[in-house]
Amino acid sequence: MSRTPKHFETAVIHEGYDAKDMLGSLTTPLFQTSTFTFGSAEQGERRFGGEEEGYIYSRLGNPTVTALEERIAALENGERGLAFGSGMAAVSAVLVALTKANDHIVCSSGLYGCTFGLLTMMKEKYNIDHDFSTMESKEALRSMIKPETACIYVETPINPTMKVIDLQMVARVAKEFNIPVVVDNTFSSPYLQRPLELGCDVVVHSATKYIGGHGDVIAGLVVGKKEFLDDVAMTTQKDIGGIISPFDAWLLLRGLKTLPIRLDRHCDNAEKIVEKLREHPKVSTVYYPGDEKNPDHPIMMKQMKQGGGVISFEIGGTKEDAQRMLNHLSFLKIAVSLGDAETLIQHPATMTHSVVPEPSRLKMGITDQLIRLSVGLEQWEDIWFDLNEALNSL
Ligand code: LCS
Repeated sequence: MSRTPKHFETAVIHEGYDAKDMLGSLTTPLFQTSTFTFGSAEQGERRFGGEEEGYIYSRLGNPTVTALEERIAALENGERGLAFGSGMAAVSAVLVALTKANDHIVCSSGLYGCTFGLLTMMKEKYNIDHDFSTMESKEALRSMIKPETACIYVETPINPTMKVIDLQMVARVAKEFNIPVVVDNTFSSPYLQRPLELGCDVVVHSATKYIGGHGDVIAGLVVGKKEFLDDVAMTTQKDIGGIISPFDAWLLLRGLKTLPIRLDRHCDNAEKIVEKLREHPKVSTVYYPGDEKNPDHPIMMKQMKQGGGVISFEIGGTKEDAQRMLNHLSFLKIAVSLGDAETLIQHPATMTHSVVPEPSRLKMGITDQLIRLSVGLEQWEDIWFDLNEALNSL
């Protein structure tokens, strides 16, 4: 399908699929098949030899998955997209493709717990070392780059501290050293932030979150330059094999159609909840990039459409107080993950980031008093009523 420029709200519904190609079916058909038959032995030979276009086997490509890959490429404004069976499959496929033994990675000074776990494993097994950088200035970032640095890996906003990294600045420094910048865009989705347009090279997603949006899929996506993504497709995607199922791709295509309207509501709700949290006597600090009082607000305004749907906050007290507060909630759900219709609340120190050793965790700003809230699509007053009751119980 041609990449005619479309508004984002139109592209989420139409890109990557043309009903004319599929007997007029309005929605993308679900090709729930593991393999594709060849008309002849010679055709099989031509397909494997790359002389003839066409599907072979669903680990190497599937029409439902292709539609999703083309749609996400268009939404992130990249040349090619690839879909994976989880966000971690996407992150690991990219990092393994970009590095070899004895290389080095510079990361943002906060990462999702399992990404931290992956980097620790790469260090132990392949001596691929990593260093964290606050990336608060060009000098701070430059000082971390070594001759063996293979890439810069950034989460922004960072899970769960909601710190924001200036992507244009990072991309400029990376160009000086001719190394790629990989951005985990999970917390923003391409509706709020498009790192490739800011000069970064590769975007990864846990599509489990806002892209799916309904808490029913685990999936990952990667977008970037065709040359690099062709390489990932033929190596870490094909041979390590962390591919998405056609049904999950189909669910993501459905979820994507409402991404803009869902995110508008997530963000508006989050802004209301932030105002209330800031006034609550039991809340000591609120971390939300869309908050004008947040020191990262100017960077957020430069690169994001709105502040997103996730808020972190600290309560006065201990780990047990944080747990008591969660246990007091009535309809808000204690659960990891984020970006669902339901408001989800979790305790990063003992849940999503429990794999991070305490000293590193504290350096990342994840204290025992920190609580992460993924603000859902419910009426915000109801969300606040439940939160307020739980905070008042402390
Ligand atoms: N990147 C980020 C920023 C994430 O938050 C997650 C999952 C992943 C990658 C991995 O994606 P997955 O394989 O789970 O699709 N974050 C989670 C979280 O904060 N709570 O539960 C999972």
